[in-house]
Formats: sequence, structure tokens, C-alpha cells
Amino acid sequence: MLTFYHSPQTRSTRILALLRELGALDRVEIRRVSIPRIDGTGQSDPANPHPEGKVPLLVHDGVTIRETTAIALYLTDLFPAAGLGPKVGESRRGAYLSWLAWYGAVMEPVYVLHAAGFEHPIAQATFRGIPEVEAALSEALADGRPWLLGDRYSAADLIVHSPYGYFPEAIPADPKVRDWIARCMARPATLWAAEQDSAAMAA
Ligand SMILES: N[C@@H](CCC(=O)N[C@@H](CS)C(=O)NCC(=O)O)C(=O)O
Repeated sequence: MLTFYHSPQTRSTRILALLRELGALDRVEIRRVSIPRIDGTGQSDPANPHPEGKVPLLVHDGVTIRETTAIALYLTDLFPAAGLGPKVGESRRGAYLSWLAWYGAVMEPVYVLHAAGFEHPIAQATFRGIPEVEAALSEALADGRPWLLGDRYSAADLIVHSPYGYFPEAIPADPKVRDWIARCMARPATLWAAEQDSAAMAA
């Protein structure tokens, strides 16, 4: 049994969109939980088994999977027929894992530190900065490929483009990167998840 703990308009919205992309919504129980939000609203929810009280969280037959990128990889492996992530043995698997890990370990920290106004030589040495993040995306898309892995949309696109949905002011200037972000944002599953969350927040 799969249970997904979700809070609208948070990092877990990406997993909601991914479940839709995977055609797996009918295989998962979605439990909506509250979280304490940066704006002071919300509160921790005793119904949320995440060890840090966060979302997203996936529980599969009693096993807890946390961290967005781990959940994305877990789900694309669990539902391989959807083709949202290269399988073990496929040549693009390495690039896929690299993008997911780079997102969680580099790209998100870079934008979080920037938003916090934090600069430090150790942070710069560890993560580099926004110019390097943008350069990595430009380099990946320079050959005109529509998606990070080539001609096939994957969960790497879904996750890596996601900060630009929350912070459009951070969208890089490179036209190829901008077009890629627009393509990612236009995915029906992404639009659907945003609509679901808007309705949940309004209710
Ligand atoms: N690195 C984690 C971050 C998860 C995270 O920080 N989620 C926020 C929502 S966007 C949260 O649950 N915050 C509640 C809290 O800080 O208690 C992931 O990507 O899964």
C-alpha cells in the first residue's frame, strides 16, 4: 500500500504532479496534512509521520521514503511503464540520477541561500552559486533538446524546473532555458496539481 502525505502549495505539490504523470493516482492514498509555513500560518500535524514533520512523505508497505528527489526516483522506479525515469541499465540512467541528486544537493540550496541573503566562502565552495546553476542548465539544453535527458520528459524535468514556478523572477535569461521551463510548466499534470492545490487552499 502506498500513502502520500501532502500539503497544498508546498514542495510536495511536485510529487502530486508526478503521481498524475505516472498515472498512479488510483494506486496511492493521498493524506492531506498541515505544516507550519514560513508565513506563520499552519501548524505541525500529529497525523504526519515524517520524522521532521515535513512534506512530501511517501510510505510504501510501512517503509517511509522522505526527500523529494528520493521519492521521485522511488516512484519512477515503481511505475516504470510510464517512462518518467530511465531504468537501471539504460544509458540515460546516470544523467537522470545526477540531475535528481544535483537538484537536492546543489540547486535548491543555492536558491535557498540566495533567498536568505546568505553568502559565505564555504557555501560558495560547496554549492557554487546562481551563475553556475544557470550555466549547468544552459549547457544541458544548448543542443536544442526539449528535455534535460534529450527527447523524453522525465521526473528530472519536473523537479529541476520547479523552483521557477515558485519564483518566476529567478527564471534565467537564456531563451532555451526559458523555453524548457515553459514546456515543463505547461505539462497537464503540473497544471492539474496546481489547480488541485488552489482549490484545497481556497476550501
Ligand atoms: N528537502 C526536503 C524539504 C521538505 C520541506 O522543507 N518541506 C516544507 C514544505 S515546502 C515543510 O514541510 N515544512 C514544514 C516544516 O518546516 O516544519 C524535501 O525536498 O523533501
